Amino acid sequence: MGEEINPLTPLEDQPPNLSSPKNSAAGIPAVISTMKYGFKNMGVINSITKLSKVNDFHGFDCPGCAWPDPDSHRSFAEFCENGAKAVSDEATKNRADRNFWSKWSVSELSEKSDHWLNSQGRLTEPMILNPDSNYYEPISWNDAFDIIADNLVSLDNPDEAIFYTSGRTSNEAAFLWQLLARRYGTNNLPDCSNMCHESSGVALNESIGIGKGTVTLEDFNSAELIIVVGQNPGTNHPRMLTALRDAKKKGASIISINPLTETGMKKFKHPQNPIEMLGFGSTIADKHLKVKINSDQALFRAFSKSVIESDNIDKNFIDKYTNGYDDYRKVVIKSDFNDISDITGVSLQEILDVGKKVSKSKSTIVCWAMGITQHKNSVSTIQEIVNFLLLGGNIGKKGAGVCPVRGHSNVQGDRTVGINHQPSSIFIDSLEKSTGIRSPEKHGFDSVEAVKAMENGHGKVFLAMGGNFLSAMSDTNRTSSALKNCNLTVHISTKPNRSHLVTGKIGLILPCLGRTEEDISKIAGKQFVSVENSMGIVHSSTGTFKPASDKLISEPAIVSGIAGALESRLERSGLPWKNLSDNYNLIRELIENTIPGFEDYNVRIKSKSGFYLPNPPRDSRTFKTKNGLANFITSDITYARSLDKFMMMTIRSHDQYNTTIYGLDDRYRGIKNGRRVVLMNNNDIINLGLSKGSMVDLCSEMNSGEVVSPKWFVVPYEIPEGNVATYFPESNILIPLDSVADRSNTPTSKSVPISITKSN
Ligand SMILES: Nc1nc2c(c(=O)[nH]1)N[C@H]1C(S)=C(S)[C@@H](COP(=O)(O)OP(=O)(O)OC[C@H]3O[C@@H](n4cnc5c(=O)[nH]c(N)nc54)[C@H](O)[C@@H]3O)O[C@H]1N2
Ligand SMILES: Nc1nc2c(c(=O)[nH]1)N[C@H]1C(S)=C(S)[C@@H](COP(=O)(O)OP(=O)(O)OC[C@H]3O[C@@H](n4cnc5c(=O)[nH]c(N)nc54)[C@H](O)[C@@H]3O)O[C@H]1N2
Ligand SMILES: [Mo]
Repeated sequence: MGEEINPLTPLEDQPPNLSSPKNSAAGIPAVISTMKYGFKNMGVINSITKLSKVNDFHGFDCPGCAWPDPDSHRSFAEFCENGAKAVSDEATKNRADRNFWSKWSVSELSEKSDHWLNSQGRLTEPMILNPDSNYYEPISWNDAFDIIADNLVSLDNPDEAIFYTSGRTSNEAAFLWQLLARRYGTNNLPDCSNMCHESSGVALNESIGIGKGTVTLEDFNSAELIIVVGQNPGTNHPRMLTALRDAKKKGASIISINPLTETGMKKFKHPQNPIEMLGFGSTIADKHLKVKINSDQALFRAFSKSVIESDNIDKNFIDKYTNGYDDYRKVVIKSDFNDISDITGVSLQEILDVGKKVSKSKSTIVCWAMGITQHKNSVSTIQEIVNFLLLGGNIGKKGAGVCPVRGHSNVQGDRTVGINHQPSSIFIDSLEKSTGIRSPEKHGFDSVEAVKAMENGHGKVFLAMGGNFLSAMSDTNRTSSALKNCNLTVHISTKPNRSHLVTGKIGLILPCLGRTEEDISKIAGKQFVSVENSMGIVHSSTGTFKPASDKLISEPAIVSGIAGALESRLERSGLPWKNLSDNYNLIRELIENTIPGFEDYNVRIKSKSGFYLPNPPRDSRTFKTKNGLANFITSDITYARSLDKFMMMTIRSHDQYNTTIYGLDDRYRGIKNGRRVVLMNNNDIINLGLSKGSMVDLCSEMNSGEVVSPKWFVVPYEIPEGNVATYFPESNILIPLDSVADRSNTPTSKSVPISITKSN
């Protein structure tokens, strides 16, 4: 291609504007921000009519996050700033059409910010980047499908193809996608959950026999205690604040555990409650424990010690349903509160006080997200959380349980319907029975393994159902060279992103309908899809907006287009792919015949609030583990610490959705008009001879040597000494590819040892 492509977000030359972090979340500023963003993207009238459709029973599922709606009602009141931004982002009037792609070369685009790229608007037709060209050009759908099929059939081995999935994809599209991969002959199905809640899945499967949460929204109303750890719901799951506020009104206590005092955990003003909006708002957390990064396993061990020492264990539950208690108890009793105070940075007195409180609760829910799952010891930490809950019999009991709060709105559903690089033999057999397609047994690549395979030439075709793999993955330099090493990279997308710029020899962008848009089939008429939220409820989602372009087709139609082209080359009779994408009822029938829990799928999906998938621990205290019991799994206490380095966590600002940057503000944290910031404790700033706004370089030790990421602005912030925070994806270049969680292989995005020096 000749010209250089920048795989990184360009530098910023102005320091951000700083003010104090806010004391309450949502309220009037949230409404103003929502409207500003909506009006800018969609116009005034459009914003009001379109936003009223979010999570309406007859409308589409909110693409914002996976938090559930109340069973009894879904209404405008369940709408939030996060969802509104996600909807207006998709419903934007702007178009990244063929004129856009002919105006800008790929190298020029790579010098633009992520925010700029996204704000160019919706993709409108398939585009191709040919070898040695620096400009994308239009291509017909059929030609695009042919290129993909030709590339796939030319591979020596099906395992040279990689089928990535991001979690916005519907059950129907995801099921077809994994079917295509397996029909072609590979389990290479990495997905965004490898970077997200994989640690939760691995830990919970071993501990309680299901890789999902065990609570319903109703449980929040009868909980005595809710612990929110490693999560920032004010920004990332705003509707959860309503559940927390209501739980509090019914008498629950809430404890927040986080290195940062996140605004959403302080106070909340419900955007649909005029009195709250004008008043002081509702207090959310009764107690905040400001832990050091990655000390949660130690903290939960202290909680367990308090429960055991105060003899507040549920002996009947432990005897009847669990295994491993005696060994766990021995280890816990030996642990020392003083050591744990040192590790966590929480005072001995606070640990003892909170320990007393958690011991007394008869029904406890623990909620967590990325602050827990993205560390080396994440699986052990989550198992320690489960150990703590098992002591009080808090699984399969009203008002109690584990609540890993999922990210992408259908990331849980995608897994349920078969996006899994490690399919079980039960699934493989069942899939063969229902579809005639026999999946290979050999496990496929997860996200980290996929990068390594592309790097060493074992992965040659990379296809992505959504997402932005380049920017979402750790080690941007290595991920970038890996993608460039491919023969072909294909992105099924709605908006431009950096992954479109760092391509294999050939790059294809296949634009699809978004979830908000009408999906009309000549055969079945108006189609709907279905999704599963964080609490295992499957419900329908019907797009209502006019599509951004008449050349867009749905995700299932794209999969069936690729599959059709492939079948004709494989000269084997395969599935009636076109019939499936013409009528999603047929896909749902296949899902029903393959995966337990989807009985009468096409009937039950018509129910307004959808249906619950079976959840044995929750439904009947049945644990489908190897020994049929819930397991206390005892691990040594570990924590990421490095004496001469800072421990960096990479977090989300308020104005981003993963790698999609809506704007440059992080309103609750008081940071405006800038993202290239490093949040530091004031004492650390002074010790390094720096001050507010100083420009620093961040340096990380990688396998290949040091990587320096230049020119970050210092922001003094209330964060434990030795800990710092930056935003992802800008800081992903500093996370070594090999730095992963034990057993789940999730990049350790929340504990990255770095050094900080003043920029020249
Ligand atoms: N608006 C918006 N909504 C989103 C997303 C988005 O980007 N924008 N992303 C979606 C997705 S895919 C996901 S997975 C979720 C992510 O939701 P979150 O997990 O809430 O997102 P993060 O910003 O990564 O926040 C992690 C939180 O953990 C804390 N933390 C970091 N390290 C530690 C630690 O070692 N211990 C403890 N106790 N806390 C720690 C951080 O201070 C921060 O508050 O949100 C989903 N919803
Ligand atoms: N350092 C660091 N890295 C992280 C994280 C972190 O906390 N720190 N978090 C990780 C987590 S939790 C996750 S989930 C991953 C996210 O990784 P991904 O899911 O790969 O990334 P997203 O940014 O959510 O993907 C955004 C793109 O998806 C496309 N898109 C949007 N809607 C649709 C749709 O309906 N259909 C299709 N086909 N495409 C669509 C758009 O083109 C958009 O540009 O990132 C991970 N990376
Ligand atoms: Mo996520």
